[in-house]
Formats: sequence, C-alpha cells, structure tokens
Amino acid sequence: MAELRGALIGCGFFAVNQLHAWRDIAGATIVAICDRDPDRLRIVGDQFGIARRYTDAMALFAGESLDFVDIATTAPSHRPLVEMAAQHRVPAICQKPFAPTLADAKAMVKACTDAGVPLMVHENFRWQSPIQAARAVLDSNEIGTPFFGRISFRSAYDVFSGQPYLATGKRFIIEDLGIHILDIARFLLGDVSTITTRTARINPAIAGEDVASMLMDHASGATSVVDCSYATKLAVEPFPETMIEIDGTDGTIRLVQGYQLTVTGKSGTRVTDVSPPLLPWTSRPWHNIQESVVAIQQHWVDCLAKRTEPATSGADNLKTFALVEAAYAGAASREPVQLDTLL
Ligand code: NAD
Ligand code: 89V
Repeated sequence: MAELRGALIGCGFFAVNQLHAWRDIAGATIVAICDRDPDRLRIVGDQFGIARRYTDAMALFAGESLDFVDIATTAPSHRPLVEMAAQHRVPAICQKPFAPTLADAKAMVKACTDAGVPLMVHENFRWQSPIQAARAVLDSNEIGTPFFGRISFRSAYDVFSGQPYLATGKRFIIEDLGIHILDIARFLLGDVSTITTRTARINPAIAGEDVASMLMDHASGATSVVDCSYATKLAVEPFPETMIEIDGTDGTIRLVQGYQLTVTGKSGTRVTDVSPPLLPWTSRPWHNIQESVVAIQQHWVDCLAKRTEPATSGADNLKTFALVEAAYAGAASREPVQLDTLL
C-alpha cells in the first residue's frame, strides 16, 4: 500500500511525541504541519525536517492533498478543526479531551459520520503495554469473570511546568487525567451505567480539582473504583503509572508500582515485569505514555488500511467523555448519575 500522507495541527508540548512516533510507524508520513504560533511552527518544523508549514488550518487543507490529519491542539479548537477535516473529507485523529462539552463531541461525531470519514480520539492510555497486558489476562479467562476493579492514579508530579494551562481551568484532574483512567476502566470492565463522584482541591495554587474518587456500576454487573490525585506525595513518585486491581471469580490481577503484574488464577500465581520499553527518543518517566503513542498511531494506520473502526473512535469516546461530564455533575450534586441520560 502507498504511504499515507498526513498533516499535524498543533505543534505544542505533546505533539513532539506524536511526531517522533510517526517516524517509527510504517505506512504513514507527516508531510505538513500547522500551528498558529510561528515560533512553535519553526522549532518543530526544523526539529523534524518538515518544510511544508502553515499558520492557518484552512490554508493547510486548501494547500495539501491529505490521507489524514492529526489534531494535537488543546480542546477549544477541536470542534472547528474536526469539522474542517470532515468538510474536506479528510480522516481525523483528535487529541483528548475530545471537546469542551459533550454536545460538541456529539456534533463532531455526526460531522464525520455524515461526511463518511473515520474519526479517532487520541485516547492512548489504554494502549500502554502494562494496561494491554492486564487486558490480555482478562481475555485469557485466567481469573474468570471480573466482579470488582480499582483503577488508580495517585501522584504529586509537577504537570504544570510542561502544561501550564492545566493550572488555570475550572476543571482539572477529571477532564485531563481522569478521562484516561475512566477509559481504562471501560476498556477492562466494559461500559458503565452509573457513577458517583467526590472531588477536592488540595493544591491552592490551581483553579480546578486535583483529587477525584469515583464509584461505578458496569453493565456487566462489576463494580469499580477509579481514584485520581495529583496531591499524593509518596516515597517513590509513581508518575505516570496507573495501578490496577481486578478481582474475578477465579482469581485476581494486581498491577503495582514498578510495572509488576501479579496474576493469581486457574494456573496458580505468576509475577511478570511488564515495564514499557525505552525507545531511542523516549525518556523516563514519560516512556510509558510515549510508547503508547506509537501503538495508537500504528492502530490508526492499520484501521485505515483495513477500513475498520478504531478502538477509540469518536463514537466509542463519547462513552468515556460522558463519564467525565457525569463525574462533574455528580460531584456538584453529590448524587449518582445515570449514563444513559447523557448518551
Ligand atoms: P500546547 O498548548 O503545548 O500545544 C497546543 C498547540 O496548538 C500550541 O502550539 C498552539 O499554538 C496550537 N494551536 C491551538 N489552536 C490552534 C489552531 N486553531 N490552529 C493551529 N494551531 C493551534 O498543548 P499540549 O500540552 O501539547 O496539549 C495538546 C493536547 O494534547 C491537549 O488536548 C492535551 O490534553 C493533550 N495531551 C494528551 C496527552 C496524552 O497522553 N494523550 C498528554 C499531554 C497532552
Ligand atoms: O496525558 C495527559 O493528558 C497529560 C498528563 C499525563 C500530564 O496528565 O496531561
């Protein structure tokens, strides 16, 4: 198959990982980049040797013949850029959080469906190799049917120096990080019917909540707890590891700090090191996230080639995004929220 021609919009903090990953992926090349900030455009264009550069996305779509676009801007620009891609019949990847509101996200899915173009949300955490390893254990039926899960991300890592906008929004941890952890809960235990949420702001220097505790009922009958914190000072900083506990009818899964996976099941107990590999361009502690970027982008290329729906398609991600909206609504009301009222 001919190499796919892609363009990347938004050359900021995280896009650098996406561009490194595109270089590692067979079947696709980034032929043009766009950023409204000329300095970011120059720095990133020079770093990756990409000569075709645009400060305006409309000019990019008009000037290039593209097989896909990779939108790596922050949420306020996602809807106009995805709708622009749909108008030009260009398949689109859109970074998380999908949109500022669920109504925007639904409109984006509709625009792409109506135009007949694939849409994938760059929801990469479920593609981390330790998370994939936990999923593989569930698929093997080693622990039987899961009835309880705890998916946990607790840290005191300074995310604000790399992403200063995270300190200023009214919403913080659920919208930015919790969205990943909620998606992992869906990935491992299936869709959710009800969520109950409590939040807190511990760091007085930020505007949003930095602690969130969520209790969920899954359609399968399983119960899960998703807990996230950026106010948790530990002896050894675990960022950006997600810890997992799953109890099943025939055993248990425990993914603990240091990427150690213990499975107790039908064939006894097995401890495996599921550390993500350190690729030439990745660095600790981010390598766990960085490697998942390669995996999700390769998945996108494979899906385009096979004409199959990506695992984190726009339609799929509405269910994760709805959990975010439901969590904020439930934190405000202190009442459980039914997901079917939102979808
Ligand atoms: P950033 O602010 O560093 O970069 C965004 C870039 O987009 C900026 O350079 C800005 O000038 C450009 N931009 C914004 N609107 C534009 C428009 N309409 N046209 C052209 N350029 C535009 O932000 P970031 O930290 O790189 O985050 C980008 C997105 O990635 C966010 O949605 C964030 O949540 C997400 N993110 C995801 C992960 C992950 O693991 N999936 C990790 C970090 C950040
Ligand atoms: O993945 C993210 O969206 C990042 C971080 C892991 C730092 O929260 O913002």
